[in-house]
Amino acid sequence: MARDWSDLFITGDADGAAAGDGAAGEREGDGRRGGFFRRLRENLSKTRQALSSEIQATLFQTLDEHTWERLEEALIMADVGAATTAQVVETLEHEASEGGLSSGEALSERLVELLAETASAGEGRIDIRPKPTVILAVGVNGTGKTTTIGKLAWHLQRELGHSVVLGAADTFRAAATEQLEGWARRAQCEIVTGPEGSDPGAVAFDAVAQARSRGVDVAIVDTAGRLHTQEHLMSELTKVRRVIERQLDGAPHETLLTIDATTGQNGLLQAKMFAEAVQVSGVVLTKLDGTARGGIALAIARELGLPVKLIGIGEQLEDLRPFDAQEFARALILQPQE
Ligand SMILES: Nc1nc2c(ncn2[C@@H]2O[C@H](COP(=O)(O)OP(=O)(O)OP(=O)(O)O)[C@@H](O)[C@H]2O)c(=O)[nH]1
Ligand SMILES: [Mg+2]
Repeated sequence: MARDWSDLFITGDADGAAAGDGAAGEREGDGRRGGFFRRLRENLSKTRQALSSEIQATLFQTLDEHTWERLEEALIMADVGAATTAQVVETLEHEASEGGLSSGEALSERLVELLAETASAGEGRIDIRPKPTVILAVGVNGTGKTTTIGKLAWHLQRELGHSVVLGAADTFRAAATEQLEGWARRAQCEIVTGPEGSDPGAVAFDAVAQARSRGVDVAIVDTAGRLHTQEHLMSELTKVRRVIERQLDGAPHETLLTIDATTGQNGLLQAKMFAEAVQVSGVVLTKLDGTARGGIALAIARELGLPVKLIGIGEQLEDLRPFDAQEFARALILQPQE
């Protein structure tokens, strides 16, 4: 699971490969990481406040049936999911009755651990070893595709030194292309566009072709989130995917689905629909700052069988973060020490 931007991408570089579980602990004291964690905790405050009173009550009262029920309710309210909640609370209850969890602190640490364990499914990182790597972004309109692409491009190009070309295949609205052009300027990367109403497949094709001919490392293709009808959108996305497959063997290497966390269970339904139409390889869960139900990040892997790779916790550049289940669960459950 990725802890940082350099851990998110599999690059084939020696230090990239070394950035596994062992290296992560050593970076704990790093000031930059500490800053990120504080920001994550601040931006998840809505969910944490909703959870904290119940959790604190559970942790510092005599543990009887009633307190476990309250903890269960609080986790379900935070959208952790019924199955995950039942499993986690049952394990905690069992371990507490065995005398393994004597203090409130031990109990909350164990809760974090159990929640984080349930949140992993498949490869949480993004492999950018293929040259070029093609990333396709899909999702319902307004979920944050274009913003996510912009931030990804910025990190790849400006921070990690991997060249990027963007493909503005959301040709449905002229404003969509302008928005992506703005991000290309900020990231100082290349962009391929087409006229409004033109074939999105052609734009995707040209973007991948440009990446190949100019030796660009990563091509990221934006798509529309809404067309005249849903069937129309799904068939268009299937077509864009096929065009990319034909242009480059093995591409798209990554298909990222953005889900707006504030839409809760509806977001999960959308996800199932997209996953059926295009082969989704990972989820970007956005707007976690705007909801008290941030537990959904921990339920999504179980519900969809897809890894959450990135989370959005605000509109700033630094508010798109590689997802780390352990770090996320800590930010959600543990009270600030200060
Ligand atoms: N608070 C908050 N806002 C976000 C986050 N991610 C994206 N947004 C905002 O959500 C809005 C929609 O984002 P877009 O990137 O345009 O969404 P899209 O999926 O490309 O939408 P369409 O192009 O219409 O399909 C923008 O105002 C973003 O700034 C987040 O993590 N937190
Ligand atoms: Mg968009």
